[in-house]
Amino acid sequence: MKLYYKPGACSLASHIALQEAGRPFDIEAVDTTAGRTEGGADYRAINPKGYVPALRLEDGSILTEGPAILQYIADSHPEAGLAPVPGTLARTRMQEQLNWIGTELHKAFGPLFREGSTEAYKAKARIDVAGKFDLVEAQLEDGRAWLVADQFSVADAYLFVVANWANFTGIDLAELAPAGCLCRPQCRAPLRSGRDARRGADPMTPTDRKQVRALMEAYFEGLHQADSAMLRDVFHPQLAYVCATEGDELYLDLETYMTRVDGREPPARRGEPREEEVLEVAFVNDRMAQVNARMTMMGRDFHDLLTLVRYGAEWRIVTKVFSYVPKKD
Ligand SMILES: N[C@@H](CCC(=O)N[C@@H](CS)C(=O)NCC(=O)O)C(=O)O
Repeated sequence: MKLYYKPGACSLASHIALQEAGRPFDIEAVDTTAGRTEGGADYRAINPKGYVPALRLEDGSILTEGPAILQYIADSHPEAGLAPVPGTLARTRMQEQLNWIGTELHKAFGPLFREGSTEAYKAKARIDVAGKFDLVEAQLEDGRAWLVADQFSVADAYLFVVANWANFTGIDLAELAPAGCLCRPQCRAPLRSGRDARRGADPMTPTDRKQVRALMEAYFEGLHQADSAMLRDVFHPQLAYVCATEGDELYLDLETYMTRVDGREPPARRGEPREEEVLEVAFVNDRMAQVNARMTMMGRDFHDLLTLVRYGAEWRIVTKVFSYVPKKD
């Protein structure tokens, strides 16, 4: 499959879906103004509509319209779990989201991108877009991370891309920032480096991603159980542990930190629920990743910045820098 795309445009959602699907694909940038692909082809001959995305399928035919492409990618990679099963209400709910994002939210940005739009027209568009995001925020108000059926779907990828446009059109979406898709490395990967994205390069294999997810699970569970044996498998022996809370700054090595863990009454035994959230996983290259997470335990709300390094086939946390505030009720 080959995706025709323009950096930062709505085609990024299809790119994310292809990354999520986890199978090889090609991409080619398009200059929609000049009507040429990166390789010099006449883009109108490929997609007479002139816009991105367009997806060349294995049989050579071209599929257009973002929501259709997203669903095609999801349905042709069912193992990736990118959409509820066709025929279910959850699937229709996802289509409801895709349709609304495409026809209402996406298109409301039009005047903000269009050359020659007057300032008055743009100001009106900002109000219009902000009003539509109010509706999105209302849907996420109960703390849900995903738009549909409590799991990531291609609708989240589309929302993520459109929400990202707020960053460069002067619309403040601070409230919406934690929307689930932002923490998925697959969503970040195409954004992170335009050049890498253009080449379709992703330094992380699905195995790396799986391992980092498992490592984070062991990290949270090890802390919840105050299980130093489990945590020793998570941390590198040369761990640098830094508490950055003002007035309580602390620098420990692994042994001292583990002794402290052993001396704790496990939060699990105290009946505390496990409460955590991975806010972002940024894969820097094929050996380094950074995890931004929050967690609540022992009466405190913690914010962790973890640096992960891959040694051979195994990932380990090598630095843990965190701060805390008393738990908010
Ligand atoms: N109905 C189309 C709209 C696609 C669309 O608006 N694409 C924009 C980029 S976000 C585009 O290629 N515009 C042409 C241009 O930027 O020159 C779809 O949903 O795929």
